[in-house]
Amino acid sequence: MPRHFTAACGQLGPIQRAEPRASVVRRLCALMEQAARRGAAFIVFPEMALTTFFPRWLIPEGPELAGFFEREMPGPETAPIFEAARRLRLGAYLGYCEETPAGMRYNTAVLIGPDGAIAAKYRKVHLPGNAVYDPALALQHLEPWYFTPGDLGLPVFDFLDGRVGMLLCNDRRWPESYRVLGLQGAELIALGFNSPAQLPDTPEQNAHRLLHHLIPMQAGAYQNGAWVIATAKAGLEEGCVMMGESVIIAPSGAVVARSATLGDEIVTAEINLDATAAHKAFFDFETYRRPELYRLIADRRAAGPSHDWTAETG
Ligand code: CDT
Repeated sequence: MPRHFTAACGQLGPIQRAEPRASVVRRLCALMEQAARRGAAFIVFPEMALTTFFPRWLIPEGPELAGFFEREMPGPETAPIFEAARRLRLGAYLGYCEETPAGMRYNTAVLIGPDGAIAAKYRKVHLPGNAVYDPALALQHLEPWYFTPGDLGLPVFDFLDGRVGMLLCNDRRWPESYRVLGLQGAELIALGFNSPAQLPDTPEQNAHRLLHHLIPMQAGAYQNGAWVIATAKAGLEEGCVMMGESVIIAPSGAVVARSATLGDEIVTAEINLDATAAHKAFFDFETYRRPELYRLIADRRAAGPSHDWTAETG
């Protein structure tokens, strides 16, 4: 695999609560076919690409809730995605909800190689929203209720002849996410997201939803000299409009490709992993970074009276 290739966002329109997994998998495979016809070697799908964004409801334990989680990957219903990857020689990032044999539930993404095998796994570390159902909220966002924070850290993997990191949705809003990946040499950061276009419970945010989506990703790309490929689940999903705006961002921070719809859509751009070197060299991290001055970032969560994390981490 050359370090210069076509990459694609495989944006999904809405997935309604009742849509069967087989139907969603057919949509994903159709997007893979389209991406391959456009010469893509890598496709990035959204967060929770197999299901509706169910944390908008409090769903009791039972068959419906269990049905949103994958207990094997690939499983019988998701195998066509892996077969398509192998047949089309197309690497993929796939977000889904994972339940382990021990019953732990994670918001997860995997990298699938062009050989159709899982090459890497990431479990979301920043889980936004409310940990318990709050009847005062117009829009529930119950990720901390359903998921355990990821236990795999923020790793970077050798993939597609490059250094690739993964994030999931809210992770993209935190500069630390990109820096931790950048300090491991990340050249490409793949991420999927489910972001409402409007937040009824924090209306002061609403005028800047697009800005707040793009600014951290463009800054993260520029400040770490890495490509960012970010793919949306978009459109009117169960009464909630999810923002589209899937984008491919160059290591300069420039948006080089952007989705035009709120439906299933392929967005492509030419990725040159070697282009990251000049941007990383411009910052010359080794010479100019002052990690001894940045200890607070690792030791303290927030301004003001704060828990001393060093006491726990040694
Ligand atoms: N999926 C996800 O992480 N979405 C969040 C919405 C948070 S609103 C409580 C996001 O950052 O877009």
